[in-house]
Amino acid sequence: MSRLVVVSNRVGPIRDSARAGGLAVAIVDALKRRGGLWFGWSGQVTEEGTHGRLKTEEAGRISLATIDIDQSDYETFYAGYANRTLWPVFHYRLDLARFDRDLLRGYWSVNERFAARLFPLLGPDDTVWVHDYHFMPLAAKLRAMGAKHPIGFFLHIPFPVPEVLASLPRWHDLMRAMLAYDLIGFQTERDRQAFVRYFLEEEGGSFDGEWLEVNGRRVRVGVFPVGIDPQAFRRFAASPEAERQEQRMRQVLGDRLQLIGVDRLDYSKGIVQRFEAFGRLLEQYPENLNRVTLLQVAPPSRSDVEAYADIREGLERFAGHLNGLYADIDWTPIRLIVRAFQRRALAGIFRASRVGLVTPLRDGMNLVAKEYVAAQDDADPGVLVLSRFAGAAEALDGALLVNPYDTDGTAEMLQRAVTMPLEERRDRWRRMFEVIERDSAENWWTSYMTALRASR
Ligand code: ADQ
Repeated sequence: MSRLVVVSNRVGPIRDSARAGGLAVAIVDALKRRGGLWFGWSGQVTEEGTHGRLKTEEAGRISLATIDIDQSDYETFYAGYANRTLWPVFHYRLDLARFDRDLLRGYWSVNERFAARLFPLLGPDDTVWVHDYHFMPLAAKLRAMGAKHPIGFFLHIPFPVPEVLASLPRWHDLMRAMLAYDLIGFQTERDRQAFVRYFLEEEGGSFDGEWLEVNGRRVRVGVFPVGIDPQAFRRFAASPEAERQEQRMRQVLGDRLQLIGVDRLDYSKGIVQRFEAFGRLLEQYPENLNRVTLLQVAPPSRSDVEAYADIREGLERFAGHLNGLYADIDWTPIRLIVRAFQRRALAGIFRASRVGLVTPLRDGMNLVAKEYVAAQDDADPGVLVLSRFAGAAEALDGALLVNPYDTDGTAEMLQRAVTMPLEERRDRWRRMFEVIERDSAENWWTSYMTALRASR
């Protein structure tokens, strides 16, 4: 079997499964079984002009190879084009995007440098799997150096329709570079359609449902919904650490119901809109006063990108306002915790919560939705309230779907969730758990690798 080479912005962690997200675990699993190399950024930023030293490390059958980037690359590539331009545009937030040409130049030149570092490490039989928006032009750069390997790409975030994509200066260059891949994978059918539409409308291409053909070049375009390891997450939820968290919460809650939100502090996650809907629930359905409480866990991320700096303040202000309006001696409507938890603790928090609130304004998939469902006690499961704009909504038909921009509509759904009878909760949970088992992390990478092998 050929060696697998995974390229992603962040490499690892490979050991601490208690800390790693579901995705890192899935990638490690794929690498372990096939043996492989994981290549990417070390996470280190060095002084201007000193970038690019290759560091390697062996861990069983997995080799890690990382390079540092310097301050200017960090600003133009990582905190620049990747997270100030592509992230907001792909999440339909043109108002937050920056379109400076120096960011664009930084993005392409870092891709070139990563390709130049990776190319000599490739053996003749390697298969390369590139992840996410940081590295869209990587295959084109590798091909220009002579790489003949099968190279696949997977996008973890949404792909925008051409009308929105067109806001990117030199968008044609970025899209044409994508044709250097053999397989391009998306989370949902909606993303695949948006991607293909660009080539049909702008490049005179054709698409037969699987193969995209543009100027004689054929690329396979597929849908591979990212998943979790549901059995492992169920075990986490039954672990002593999870039970300890659950008991701590039950002590505070008494017989009140808890609604739970867990997200990176990111404007795409719709946390402010969620707080507003919760406020509307208390206002419109006052029987919930002193009956329900919202716990929001949101560790900071990308805090050096301006658009992220004010989110926390906005949330604190809103929670303070709502708590000021309604709190009682023994009841606080909203509790906000801005730190990360171990995965076992998180599973316990999910299990103790009657409603899982996953209400992003846009999201590629959203693994929290799946983790919440997996963690539930099947005899007395909670309800998932899910944004229609999360990729997860395409398959999870047991969730209560909401439009997070519609505060009243979301509040109505929250009311339905907190009053849902046990029978209906069980029925919806079973339907969702089946989907989560079918679309597992393992199924994600095995089906992707099978398709990649067949597409060159
Ligand atoms: P993210 O935007 O990071 O991922 P998500 O899919 O929800 O979003 O994954 C977040 C992960 O971080 C989950 O495993 C969650 O449990 C964990 N996490 C969040 N807050 C935490 C906390 N306070 N403590 C501990 N763990 C926490 C991107 C895309 C998504 C896509 C994934 C995978 O934006 O749409 O689903 O990649 O493809």
